[in-house]
Amino acid sequence: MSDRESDIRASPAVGDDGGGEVRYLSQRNLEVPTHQIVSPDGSYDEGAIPDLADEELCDLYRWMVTDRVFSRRMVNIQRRGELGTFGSTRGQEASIIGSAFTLQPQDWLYVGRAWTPMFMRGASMKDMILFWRGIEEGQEAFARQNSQIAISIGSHLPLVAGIAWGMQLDDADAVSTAYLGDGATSTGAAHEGINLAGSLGLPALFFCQNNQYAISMPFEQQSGANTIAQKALAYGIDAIRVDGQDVLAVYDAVQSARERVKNGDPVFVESVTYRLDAHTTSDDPTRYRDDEEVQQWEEHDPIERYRSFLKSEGLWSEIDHDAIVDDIEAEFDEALAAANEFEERGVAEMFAYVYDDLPPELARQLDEFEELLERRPEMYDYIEQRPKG
Ligand SMILES: Cc1ncc(C[n+]2csc(CCOP(=O)(O)OP(=O)(O)O)c2C)c(N)n1
Repeated sequence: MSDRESDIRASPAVGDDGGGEVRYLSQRNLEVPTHQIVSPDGSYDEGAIPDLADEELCDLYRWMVTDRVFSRRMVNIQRRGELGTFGSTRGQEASIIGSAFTLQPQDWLYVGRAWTPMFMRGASMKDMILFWRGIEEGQEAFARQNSQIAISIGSHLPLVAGIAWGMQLDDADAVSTAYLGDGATSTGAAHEGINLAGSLGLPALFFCQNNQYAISMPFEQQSGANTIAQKALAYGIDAIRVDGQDVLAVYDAVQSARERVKNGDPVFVESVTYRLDAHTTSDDPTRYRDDEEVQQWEEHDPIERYRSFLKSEGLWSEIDHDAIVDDIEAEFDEALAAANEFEERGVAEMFAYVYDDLPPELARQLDEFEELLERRPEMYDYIEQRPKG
């Protein structure tokens, strides 16, 4: 009998000895710990360090820097008009890399605001540039790595649960993973996906990056819950809340979660982090948050914190930071040149890839769209130039 089954279930027929008093289940009484290994001042308990080889510890650093440089370069090319829009991950590197480092190639990965995990699984920066340019070949490259990007917020959670169900039926040695943001937890689809995973005991891992905002909406206004982690309990799912600025803590938490998930106990991880840049290049965050708040989080820079750990462990001398950055810049230059070889695609391509045979309603919309362009060709530029994101 699993732990789940052996737990005493709440039952309307069984009272408690509360002396007739109405007793509330309340988040006020709920203690939600936050897992942390390296504290903001750089101190840590030697015994809590995850079991990783020195080379792997250095790899974590290299991937975090990759993530940061990639975001910077993508924002830059967007400003030069070479990209429609882009969502930077600056500030979330520990959260993204620590979690993705635990995943295996056979695991399914459906991400939101986490691009480097695709590179860690073998996709290229060229593929990511193509994706952000709306060129289908990028997406196809991700699919070959058992991964996809969810732009429609929350919509991927039922799919992740469905994939996990398939894995369970196949008795696969793999997990199905969703990365989601705090905002995604307020969508109906997220509820359906997590609920399905909890009720069927599916090998699904939900990794929620609480970066404090859903575009301009701060978490405190979005939800009455003190934490996101606590929401998992309502689905019968265990949760971990982790300091998302501490790469080793994130690795440790997700590694532990993955082990459980493989055995059919879904886990929800809330990684507490912060998006330092704008939501996307189309957003102006000065309209909804203070510089002071951003500065406070700048002081919790995940790369700095990890660097201090590497120094304490005597591993910093193994790392040539400037050489790593030069390599990533060169990789990006090459990727951009390769992506530029692809021709711009027509807007009508948005109808092309979801269905082999267009359903009647979409066929009607495509006709209407083509007819509009014939009648008013200037509309093409209008559609192309619309701010995106
Ligand atoms: C179904 C859907 N509704 C609205 C949007 C527009 N939208 C894009 S990102 C976003 C907020 C997402 O916030 P969160 O889930 O916290 O992720 P973050 O962008 O902060 O990583 C919204 C509402 C969308 N992409 N999909």
